[in-house]
Amino acid sequence: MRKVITYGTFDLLHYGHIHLLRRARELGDYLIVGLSTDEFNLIKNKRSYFSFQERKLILESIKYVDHIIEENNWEQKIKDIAEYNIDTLVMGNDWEGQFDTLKQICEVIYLPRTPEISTTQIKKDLMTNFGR
Ligand code: C2G
Repeated sequence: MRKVITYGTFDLLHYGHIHLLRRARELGDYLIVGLSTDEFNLIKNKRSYFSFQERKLILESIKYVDHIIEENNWEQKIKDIAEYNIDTLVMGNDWEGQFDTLKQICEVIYLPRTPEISTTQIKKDLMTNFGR
């Protein structure tokens, strides 16, 4: 069984995230998502609209996702890859090169982002079109 892992905040889940999760799952037989906790989001300087539990509930309903673990820090990937016997780490190519050191222990693949959408863009559009 080929096991794939990816990490992220996955806030305001949109089709860019879904494209990423689908392609990641298609690279193996089992996809684990390391979901950034609210506390780790603060370290990433990201404020998510939905809490960790809400983001987890949404991700659990996605057919491409087989298991979700907490992402609490930058350093846990090595341990996760060993603990879950991961074959491939997948990230969007906004992370191109950032995790190349992990190529020593697993395949690392950066997939093209879905260019026109982002959670930040959604928030901006909502403010523009619906903000008071
Ligand atoms: N993504 C994408 N296309 C978009 C938006 C996001 O392919 N239009 C991908 C990102 O490249 C990332 C994943 O979806 O691989 C999750 O995106 P974020 O929630 O923004 O993840 P990020 O905050 O970059 O967290 O340790 C890694 C970090 O936790 C990654």
